[in-house]
Amino acid sequence: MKNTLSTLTLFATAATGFGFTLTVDPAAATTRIFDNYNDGADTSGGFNNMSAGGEAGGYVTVNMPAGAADPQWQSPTPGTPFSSATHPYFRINSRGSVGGGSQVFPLPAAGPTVVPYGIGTAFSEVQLSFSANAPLPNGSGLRIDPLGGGGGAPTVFDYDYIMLDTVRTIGLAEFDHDGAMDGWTMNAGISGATTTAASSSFTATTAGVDPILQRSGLSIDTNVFDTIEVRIAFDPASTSRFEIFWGTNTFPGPAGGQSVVLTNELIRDGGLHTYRIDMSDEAAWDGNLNILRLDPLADGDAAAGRSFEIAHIRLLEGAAIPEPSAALLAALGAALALRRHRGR
Ligand SMILES: [Ca+2]
Ligand SMILES: [Ca+2]
Ligand SMILES: [Ca+2]
Repeated sequence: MKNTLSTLTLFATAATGFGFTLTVDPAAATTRIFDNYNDGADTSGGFNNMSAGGEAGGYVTVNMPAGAADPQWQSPTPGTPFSSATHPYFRINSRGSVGGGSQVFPLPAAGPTVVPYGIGTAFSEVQLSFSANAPLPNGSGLRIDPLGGGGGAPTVFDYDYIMLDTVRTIGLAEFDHDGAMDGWTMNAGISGATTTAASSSFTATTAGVDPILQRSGLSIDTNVFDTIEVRIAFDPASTSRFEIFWGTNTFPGPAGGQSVVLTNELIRDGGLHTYRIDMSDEAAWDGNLNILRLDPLADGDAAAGRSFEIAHIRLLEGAAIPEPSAALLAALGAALALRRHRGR
């Protein structure tokens, strides 16, 4: 089944010569945004010994009083039904004024399907799954018990997003609330950085020859998460390369020669496009990933001040992504060929 996909992707990456394959604007693997709490309308409900705290800035707040017994809330109430058969995985980005042990249940709640996770005091995404529970649950929403046994002091919990995934996914950046950096840092080569819930994206302008956006301190098994996906828009005036560096415990980085370079493959129409990069054939995509670095544009082009926008940066379990149909691949291949001809 790999052969069909390679026909498309080898063409797209012929200029790069690296051990990876690129697919531009593939079918999304994260097909349900359960709630991003970005519209300012607070639909939290189903409270037990908790209360609504409002929704603003791209997240919803719920309150828990001191000594609350079995505190819980529901989101949304009611919601569109979901099936764990088609969406076995989900991610929650949340924080509490106090950290502790949280629990998630599909609604209607049933004991055996509880999924535990640890909530911290800074926004952090956890990757969860109902798939360990048989039979796979369906539901119309989630019940969340933010602090299983309650707490001694009044506590506030914030929820940035809940996304349902078709394959195992890590949201290294979703940029889904006002000011969110999701653990990424940048150098002076990037200016005017803004993240808003309204766009669920990071926008900025390059200001030097070597703009850098990076996230370190990771520990992610590259054998499982073998695919990088970046949804990004480039200034139509831009001309230079978009480069992705990485480092692992066995292949430390960032290091020269250990990067994905995309130049002619970029669609520079100012709109967001998804670049999905399968790293599974890359020898240095090995061990545990500990850093990912994005250099959006470079050299004099970057110094001229180019705008760019990033909607998300994710890692996917590429082996689990369904292969597109041959007909779709042919259409995509034709579109890429046309685009490349126009670019000459
Ligand atoms: Ca809302
Ligand atoms: Ca949000
Ligand atoms: Ca986003």
